[in-house]
Amino acid sequence: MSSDTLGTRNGGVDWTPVPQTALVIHPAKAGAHDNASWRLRTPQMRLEEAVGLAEALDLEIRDAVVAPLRQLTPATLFGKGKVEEMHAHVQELGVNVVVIDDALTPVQQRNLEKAWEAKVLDRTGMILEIFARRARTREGRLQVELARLAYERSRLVRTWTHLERQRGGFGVMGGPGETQIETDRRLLADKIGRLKKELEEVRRTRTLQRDARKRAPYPTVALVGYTNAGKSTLFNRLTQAEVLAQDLLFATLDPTLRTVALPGGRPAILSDTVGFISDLPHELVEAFRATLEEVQEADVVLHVRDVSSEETEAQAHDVREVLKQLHTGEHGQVLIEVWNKIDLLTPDDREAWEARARRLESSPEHKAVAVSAVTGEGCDHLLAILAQLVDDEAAIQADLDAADGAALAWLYRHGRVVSREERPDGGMHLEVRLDPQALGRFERLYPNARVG
Ligand SMILES: Nc1nc2c(ncn2[C@@H]2O[C@H](COP(=O)(O)OP(=O)(O)OP(=O)(O)O)[C@@H](O)[C@H]2O)c(=O)[nH]1
Ligand SMILES: [Mg+2]
Repeated sequence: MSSDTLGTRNGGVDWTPVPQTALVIHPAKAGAHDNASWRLRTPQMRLEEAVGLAEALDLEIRDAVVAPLRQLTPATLFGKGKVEEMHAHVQELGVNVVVIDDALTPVQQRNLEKAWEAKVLDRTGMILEIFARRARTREGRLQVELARLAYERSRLVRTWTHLERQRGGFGVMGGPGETQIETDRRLLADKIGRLKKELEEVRRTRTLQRDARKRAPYPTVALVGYTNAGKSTLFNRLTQAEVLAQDLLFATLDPTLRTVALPGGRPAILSDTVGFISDLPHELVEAFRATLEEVQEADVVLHVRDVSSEETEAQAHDVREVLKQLHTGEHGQVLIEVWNKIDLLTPDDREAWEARARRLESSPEHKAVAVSAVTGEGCDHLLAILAQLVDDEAAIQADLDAADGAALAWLYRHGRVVSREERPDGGMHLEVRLDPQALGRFERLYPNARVG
């Protein structure tokens, strides 16, 4: 069946599920990537991740193969022999989609589709499509739409048109009916401009909300981590919420916030965020930068890791790279690694991870806790650590002179300003929560401020 016959458009949406069968190919480039993220993963691991992404699109995988690439062929990525071999395989399997776990140029994509008589989807297209289906909030949708348009502008060719109708996503490549309009460069630019404005508006509202929350005397804790690490499961466990947690790549897209009661009764605000993945398309990194501000603003960042995965080191490496870009851990922000899924480990491995976590416990820099979000093991301990971090903070009253703008800015950066009042003389009375080290630093830096 050709995909042109899919998604009937005669007056309504055709909801009959159409089986999309796929062959997944990971092109293994010899020596082309020698950064740590690539060194830590075998081509087989990469292939498995690509299969996971394809499954997240409900594709029925008929076969998945690693195709070694010794030499790049600009027109088709693979050499002539490989293209022919794969064509035979596509016919033999009878699949209508071929997933290439790499970024393809528009020309490569078109040529391969012709050669294989099948739809070809590259890694960027696949991730964009998943994000498109998952986005729920207005901001999330706008962000994905913007990323999609940026991707489309970079190729101005429409090849993937049928997923949207059956699945309810808006489709990476839009609908066939819009082809003419949307491929027009000028209209695309206009649309991007409009979307950006709309997005700015939505973000302004969110920033206001965040500022309001900042004034609330609640510390904030952000969950970050590789996709499928168990962030949402942990979020649900800690807050007794029911956020969608699934064995699915990118189950969560929009940040979710909820309060969690720490031992001792103090509340904190916990946020669940979009997962990371290696080689995230740059259009998406750009689009989601603002969402990740939740992480930048958090008092504590929990880096959730699936330590039962053989890729755990590679994944941790990728996540740390993004955290570095977000300047996580600076300005007194606490970073804790949560070693999740210990229930899946062999007793020996489990003991090793737990022992490592105990050794790191007292380290102010590299704290780690071993947990299972599913069985709940270790979760009380995690909560106790969070409570302790929060309890260490002292509530202080500070009186600043009108000229003390620097001290005011410092307090906003390093503490949590709970309330702020202007005095008749133009000075400022503040109630701030600060940890003891920060308080000491403040008193040294600004001896003129009156602190009580
Ligand atoms: N055995 C076991 N499975 C877990 C644990 N934590 C999470 N899982 C499973 O791992 C899968 C992914 O969990 P999620 O909580 O959706 O992962 P996530 O990090 O939120 O993933 P994204 O939202 O896709 O980034 C689900 O099938 C969970 O049931 C755990 O501690 N033990
Ligand atoms: Mg999630």
